[in-house]
Amino acid sequence: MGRGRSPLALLVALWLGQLGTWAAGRPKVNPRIIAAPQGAKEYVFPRRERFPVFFHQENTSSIYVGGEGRLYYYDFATRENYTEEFPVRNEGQCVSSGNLTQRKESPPWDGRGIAPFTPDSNTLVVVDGQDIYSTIKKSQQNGKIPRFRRVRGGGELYTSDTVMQNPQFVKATTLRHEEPHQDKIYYFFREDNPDKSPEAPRNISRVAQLCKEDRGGTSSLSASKWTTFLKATLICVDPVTKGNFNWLQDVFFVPAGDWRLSKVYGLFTNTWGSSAVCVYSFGDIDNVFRTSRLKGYNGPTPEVKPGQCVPSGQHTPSETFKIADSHPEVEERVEPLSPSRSPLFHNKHRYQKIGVHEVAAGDGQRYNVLYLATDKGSIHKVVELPDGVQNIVEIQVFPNKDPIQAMILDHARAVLYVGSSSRVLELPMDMCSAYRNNCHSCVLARDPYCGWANGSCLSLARSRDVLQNLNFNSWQGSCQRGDVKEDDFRNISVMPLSRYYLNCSIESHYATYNWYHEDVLIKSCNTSRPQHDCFHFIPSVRREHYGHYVCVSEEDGFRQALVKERLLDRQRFLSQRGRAPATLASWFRLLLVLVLAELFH
Ligand SMILES: *[C@@H]1O[C@H](CO)[C@@H](O)[C@H](O)[C@H]1NC(C)=O
Ligand SMILES: *[C@@H]1O[C@H](CO)[C@@H](O)[C@H](O)[C@H]1NC(C)=O
Ligand SMILES: *[C@@H]1O[C@H](CO)[C@@H](O)[C@H](O)[C@H]1NC(C)=O
Ligand SMILES: *[C@@H]1O[C@H](CO)[C@@H](O)[C@H](O)[C@H]1NC(C)=O
Ligand SMILES: *[C@@H]1O[C@H](CO)[C@@H](O)[C@H](O)[C@H]1NC(C)=O
Ligand SMILES: *[C@@H]1O[C@H](CO)[C@@H](O)[C@H](O)[C@H]1NC(C)=O
Ligand SMILES: *[C@@H]1O[C@H](CO)[C@@H](O)[C@H](O)[C@H]1NC(C)=O
Ligand SMILES: CC(=O)N[C@H]1CO[C@H](CO)[C@@H](O)[C@@H]1O
Repeated sequence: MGRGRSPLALLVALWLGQLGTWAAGRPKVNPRIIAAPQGAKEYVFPRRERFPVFFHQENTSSIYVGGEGRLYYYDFATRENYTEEFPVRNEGQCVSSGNLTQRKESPPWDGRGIAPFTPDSNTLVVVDGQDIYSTIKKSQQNGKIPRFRRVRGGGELYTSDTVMQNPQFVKATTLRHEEPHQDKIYYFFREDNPDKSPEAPRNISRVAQLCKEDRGGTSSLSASKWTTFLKATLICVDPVTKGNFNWLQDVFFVPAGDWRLSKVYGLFTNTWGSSAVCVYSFGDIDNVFRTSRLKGYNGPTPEVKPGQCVPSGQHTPSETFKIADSHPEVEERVEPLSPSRSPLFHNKHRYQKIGVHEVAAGDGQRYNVLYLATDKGSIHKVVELPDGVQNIVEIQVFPNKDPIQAMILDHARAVLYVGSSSRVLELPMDMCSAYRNNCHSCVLARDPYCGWANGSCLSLARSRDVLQNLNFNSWQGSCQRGDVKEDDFRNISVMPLSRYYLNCSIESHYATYNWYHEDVLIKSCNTSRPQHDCFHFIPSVRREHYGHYVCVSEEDGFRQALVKERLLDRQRFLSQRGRAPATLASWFRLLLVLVLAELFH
């Protein structure tokens, strides 16, 4: 029972029929962490795989999982499945995923440079039509220095061993420009910081560029080296704390019609295990490579500038190559998108992977939704809203916090594939059943995939005619009376002039709790004091105190309606029902109460 409540208050409570209400216990705070929701489908591998690799073709419902000497296929729509055995043959002979999708083996072909000899996290393979780029060693005896290579199409090329220091590759992409000879390859990596001063971070995050039509150098020494390599530092610094997120963990590319507007979402971590997301545009990256001076180079600029793509069929002049090869870094650094030039957000989670999906909401606007895999087997769904970024839900994908090995987005079908070493889950992006099925919670969640209509929290894929409120950083005024089911509210009848507590129990000390009366904020609790409930005390209930009360919690932008009470005037409530005898009986009880109160005195 409430602390400090006198026996008299207890009796009054009993008399008012409220004991049941208090004793029934408050609704549990719906953890914003949800288990894999309705609509999730699972495929468990016949055996655990230590180094699984996942392949999914956009707009299909199937997944290929490469295991040790095996390949698994599973179709989530039909449950069709098979396992293909691949006994280990001669080293370097392998089959491509292209043939495997036909469920046929091709005659063995040379897979050197495409598949690693041993499981290796530092591998990156990019297939762009006929061209294949790879960071994989061509032979097991090859030196230790990792290189970025072109292994198919247009002649083999590799990066000079001096242009990167101990690189760890993150991701690569090709980007079409207006003219084909300007087409570029960009890859993102970390490397040892050449600045060895104690305050400098030991690792530094970079973006490198290459021209797709690079033909290599002209001298015997440079013949198979890229001649258009340049690298730049990626900056991701919180302007408030000056905290530097220097470790690039993952990137996700968001293409646009104009390549300049295509974006890179970079996921960074720092030494303290916090993460930040910084967004860059390829227009800015291109600008840095085109206009910046080279670090440490003070000589004259050659006619063909370092990093410049030459017209098709031509070679980069050797003079240009020599300068670029000995000064591969540009001075200017790549900063996040304007106007803020700062992280989109940062927080204390250690994220492993990032994916971004653009979704059209009910207001016709398009919103970017970020999926961030944590190191605890869960995924955070974060939405970019006009007033900032909101972490709307955490999905615990795997039991036992199994590490997430892969996260693949299928934009056409709006589903996620999440892989561990024992299973793959297919999750719909519109997990509207994750929210409490009431208007306030559905709208407060600010999930652009979901809205309120016809008494449930529905996916916009089912109907666009739903209630949403994404632009408005307040819950008020969104749910109209018609949207709010009266049954959601606990009816409590209270006598005029009696006292009443509205109580919202605080379960998370990182959350803010607000009480609203008829959509007007009446009480705000953002407490750091432990075990302190958010309660609003009405010493003497008057006419204006009756009506609807909602307690809304907000944590990391995740909001929900926790307690919903409707205070009714007990006298009117009874007289409306024409229960005169009850009124008479209540007078008897009041008398009893007064007598007892006198006794306790
Ligand atoms: C509020 O509710 C919580 C949980 O039910 C309870 O522990 C607490 O004592 C209540 N506070 C008041 C003032 O009634
Ligand atoms: C694989 O397919 C068989 C039928 O061919 C089916 O009985 C089985 O349930 C499927 N396995 C899974 C995990 O769905
Ligand atoms: C980061 O720095 C540490 C310490 O110098 C080094 O061992 C590690 O290889 C570096 N990692 C990368 C990705 O450069
Ligand atoms: C996905 O496939 C369906 C039918 O298979 C097709 O109608 C639809 O256009 C495809 N969507 C995309 C984005 O490719
Ligand atoms: C709500 O119900 C009405 C009547 O049953 C129906 O016409 C309408 O399409 C429904 N709306 C949604 C969003 O499902
Ligand atoms: C509360 O009262 C309203 C109107 O009298 C009614 O529609 C609603 O169902 C009641 N709520 C509950 C939970 O009984
Ligand atoms: C807590 O509430 C006060 C007053 O309402 C407000 O100024 C402050 O920003 C709030 N703090 C947080 C962390 O929400
Ligand atoms: C690389 C390779 O061998 N690809 C083959 C995969 O299978 C298809 C159809 O069987 C062939 O057309 C490809 O050449």
